[in-house]
Amino acid sequence: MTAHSFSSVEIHPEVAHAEMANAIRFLAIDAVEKAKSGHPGMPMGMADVATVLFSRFLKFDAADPSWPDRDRFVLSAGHGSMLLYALLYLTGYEGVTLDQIKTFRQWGSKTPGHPEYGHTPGVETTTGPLGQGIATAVGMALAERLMNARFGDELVNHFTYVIAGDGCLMEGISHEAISLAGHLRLSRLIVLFDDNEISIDGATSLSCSDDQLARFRASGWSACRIDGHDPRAIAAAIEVARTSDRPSLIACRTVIGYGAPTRQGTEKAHGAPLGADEVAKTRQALGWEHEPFEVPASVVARWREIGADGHAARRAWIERTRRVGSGGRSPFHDALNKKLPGAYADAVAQLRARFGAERPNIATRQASQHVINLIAEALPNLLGGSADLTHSNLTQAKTQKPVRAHSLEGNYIHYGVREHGMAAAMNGIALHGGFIPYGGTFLTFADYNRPAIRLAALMRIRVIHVMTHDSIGLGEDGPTHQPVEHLASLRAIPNLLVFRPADALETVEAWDCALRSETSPSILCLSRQALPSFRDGVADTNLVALGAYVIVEPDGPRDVTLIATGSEVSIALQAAKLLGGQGVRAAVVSAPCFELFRQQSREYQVKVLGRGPRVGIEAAVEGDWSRWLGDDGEFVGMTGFGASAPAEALYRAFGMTPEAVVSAAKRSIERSLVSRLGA
Ligand SMILES: Cc1ncc(C[n+]2csc(CCOP(=O)(O)OP(=O)(O)O)c2C)c(N)n1
Repeated sequence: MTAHSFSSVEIHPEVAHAEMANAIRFLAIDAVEKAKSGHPGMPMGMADVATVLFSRFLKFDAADPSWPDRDRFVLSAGHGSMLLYALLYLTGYEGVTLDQIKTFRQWGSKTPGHPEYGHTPGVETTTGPLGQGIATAVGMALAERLMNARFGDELVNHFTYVIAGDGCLMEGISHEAISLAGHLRLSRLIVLFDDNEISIDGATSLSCSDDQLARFRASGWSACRIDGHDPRAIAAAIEVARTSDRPSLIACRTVIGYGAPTRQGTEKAHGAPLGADEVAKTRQALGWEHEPFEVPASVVARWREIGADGHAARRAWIERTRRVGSGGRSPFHDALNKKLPGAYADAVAQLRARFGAERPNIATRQASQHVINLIAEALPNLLGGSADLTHSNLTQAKTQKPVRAHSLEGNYIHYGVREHGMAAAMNGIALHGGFIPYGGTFLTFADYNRPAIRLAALMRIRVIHVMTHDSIGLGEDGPTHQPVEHLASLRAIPNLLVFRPADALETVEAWDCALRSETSPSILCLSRQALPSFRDGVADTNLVALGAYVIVEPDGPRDVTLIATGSEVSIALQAAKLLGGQGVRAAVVSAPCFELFRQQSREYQVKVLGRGPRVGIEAAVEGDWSRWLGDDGEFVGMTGFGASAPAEALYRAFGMTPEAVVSAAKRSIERSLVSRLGA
């Protein structure tokens, strides 16, 4: 494709489209040049599309990046971050100054290598891992339609726009995302595909020959291809997409590195500075005779006008929200409010009292079902779902109705067998606001949605994963379905709360912690098999919130402390009894959430763990356990994969028994004695 010249095409009478787009291009070029790293090619290629989108269609007010009824813009091709930063600077987002553009990718700047939610105003979601953005946007577009079904056009009526590249569409997650969006007919979702036929290795034809338009159409989308450097074609396509009754793909045929004479159209424009010589030639080719980082005042002024264009729409929206509820309070405001209502606390208290009194012998997934049934009524903005394991995960409340393309008032999403798409969509739902998303699958399939879980942790958003069948205790399905390394690997993700409750009461408390954690995602690891209740009565405090706590304290000083999670707590309790019979004083600790335990004071930690020998018990690989067990500690767990057999047989075969714990306790006590004598 040859370079276009369209300086004659004027979208706005005062400033030509080309100048507006070139401002983006050269800010990207200059920032990458100064940082000596980054991706100039994508912003240069998509500058025309972005200019048309932001100047003509995107509903936003740079003065209020979190206005709930703004259109969402997701840069799925996160490596092209300078496209977004240039737009945020030009349109006047507070804090995204020219200095920030000049310190692109540097320590402490608002302009990190890839866009980070919560770090830079105007960044709707963190992107960079390809495919996540488009899948997250599906969640945003879904949340928008669900909110619209509840509160009407007056309050909720916006689009979700995405810029995605070849890389995003090659990623497997894109299939789950587009399939779900097409199925649910998310007509307010518009994807602008940077169809430049180049990725890092070279031409996309090296690795991909998909007919993307046919692929999207097969999934229920509208799809078209346009010249991505022709502002009129871009505008016309967006215009049409906005009226479609289904999600839309606009394949924008562009030239990567547009305007760079020797690099454009090649992978050389993708991910490295152009170099001084090429930059000079690009300035010449595009007629941009300004110094680095210099944008003519008239161009900045026009962009700033665009940044303020949405102001009136926002004011009008605020007026409308005032009318819907007395004193500004209404179900709409409640939905957006992240705090939990009083009715929720009452529901939790009620269930804690019931489980405390009844002491049920049920699987923690069943206890979770009870929690969901009760809180679904108290939390109208709870949005459930499962990746086709509803009846195993027990995630659907009696009152929850499925969300369908034409019945969006539902509150339970059948995500289909799309774990990764589900996790990313839940991120988008949480980011959009208005709902608290939770979704289920088996713990062993956490690997399928891990990249989206990691991003939720990085973004500090409240998303709840219900992961059942949490150990070899699931039995006959065998090692493919038995998680052994998952607890350890999920615990390695910073800011992710991994809960493994041990009985019904702990399950309520774990749910409560997850719902109250506004800045962390949570994983609830739940058993398939029944577990005995072990707590007497109900104290007022949520003990799971402490991360770990003592459930048995022996009379007299401890000889050993047994620390267990989930289904293994009952093994620890039996072992303590056996040890007691042999004159060994064993304390038992339940440790449902190590992340929360880490946050407790050193004093509390020592009180719980004791100073003497310790044994850890968990039907999983050891992972980070040693940090809690000390030098003399012993770990009773799994050292390899499980097997197919009934649960009891597996626990015996893999040495997960009270007797094995007793032996481990004795070894630990002996070792501790030896080291003390040696010291
Ligand atoms: C999951 C994931 N895999 C790999 C990468 C590294 N990566 C960044 S950009 C890119 C190529 C993307 O090609 P395309 O979307 O066509 O972008 P363009 O070259 O057009 O800018 C790759 C492989 C990544 N960011 N995320």
